[in-house]
Formats: sequence, structure tokens, C-alpha cells
Amino acid sequence: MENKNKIIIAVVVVVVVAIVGYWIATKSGTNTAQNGPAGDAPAAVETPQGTAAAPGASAVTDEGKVVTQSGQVADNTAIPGSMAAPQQSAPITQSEAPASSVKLSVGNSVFSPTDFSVKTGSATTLVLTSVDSMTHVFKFRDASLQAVAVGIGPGETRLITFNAPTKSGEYEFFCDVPGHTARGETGKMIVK
Ligand SMILES: [Cu+2]
Repeated sequence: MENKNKIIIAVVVVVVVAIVGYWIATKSGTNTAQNGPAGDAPAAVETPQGTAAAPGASAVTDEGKVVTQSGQVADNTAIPGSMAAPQQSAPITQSEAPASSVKLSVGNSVFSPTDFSVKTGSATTLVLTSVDSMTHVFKFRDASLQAVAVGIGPGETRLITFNAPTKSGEYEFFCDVPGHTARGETGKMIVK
């Protein structure tokens, strides 16, 4: 008789643990669905100057110009990260990137794709993702684009919106982390 009671208690405990476990799993599943990778909504934010593709990034005006927080046209020759420069965004998920953006991944000694094309003078959003366990720093070789720089930590995605050059041509980009360019992290932007 005593053994039978012990068995019943054990069964009840197992059932309660299973129900609580299922409830916690369901609850966290709901939270993931609310914030998570399945959420394809762009991270775009409205600012007084215009629309930014993600929090922290420079806004684009209704006229299609990338501007600073004070409303000046962003200066591609400014010191990276300075007030006059186009700003990189806070970290985002890849699915939060705008559909019209140029998406680049970097890792394992290569950019993918290695080149991309943009229209002269257009407001261009570049989305950079680190796909390995390293930090990478995207930069252009030409001084006319020195302000367009994005640093991403391991596995991180960030974007930058800038005014593409008005002069057509090829603009080389590279990873500025020591040793990464030599290993093959380079590519080119074709402006036409
Ligand atoms: Cu790198």
C-alpha cells in the first residue's frame, strides 16, 4: 500500500513538471515570435530629418539625400564616426535590413559578394554581417569615401546609409582589421 502511494506521488510530480516545462517553453516561444528572427519588419525609424534605415543610422530626406542629425548633407570625406559623417547603425538582425539595401557578408577571409553596383548619387544602404567569430571593419580605399566605415563584432549585422559618389567608376573596399585584406577581404563597388 505504501509503495503504491509513493508511485502515485511520483507520477503526479512528473506530470506537474511536464506541464510547467511545457508552459515555460510555450511562453518563451511566444516572446521569440514577438521580437525574433521571424519578424521581417524593417528596423526603419522616423527622425526629424527623414527616414533612417535602422536606429543610429543617418536619415534620408524626402528628396533622397543622406543627411546628418543637424540636417546637413552627410560628408563622405569626414572623419569616420564624426558628426558630419554618415553614421553606422546599432546592431540589427539581417531580416530587419530594408529590401532595397545592398547586403554583404564578411568572414573566413572573403567578402560575399565581392562586388556590387549602385546608381550615381543615390542614397545607398550597405548592410554588413560578420559570419565568423571575428570583428571586421568595412572601409573604402578612396579618400572621397573615407567616412563610409562600418565596424561589426563577431556574428553582428549593422548598416550604413550614404550618398553614392556622383562620379561613376569602381571604388575598392576592404577590411581594415590588420591582416584581413592580405587574406582576401577586398572587393569593389561599381558606380554607374
Ligand atoms: Cu575582416
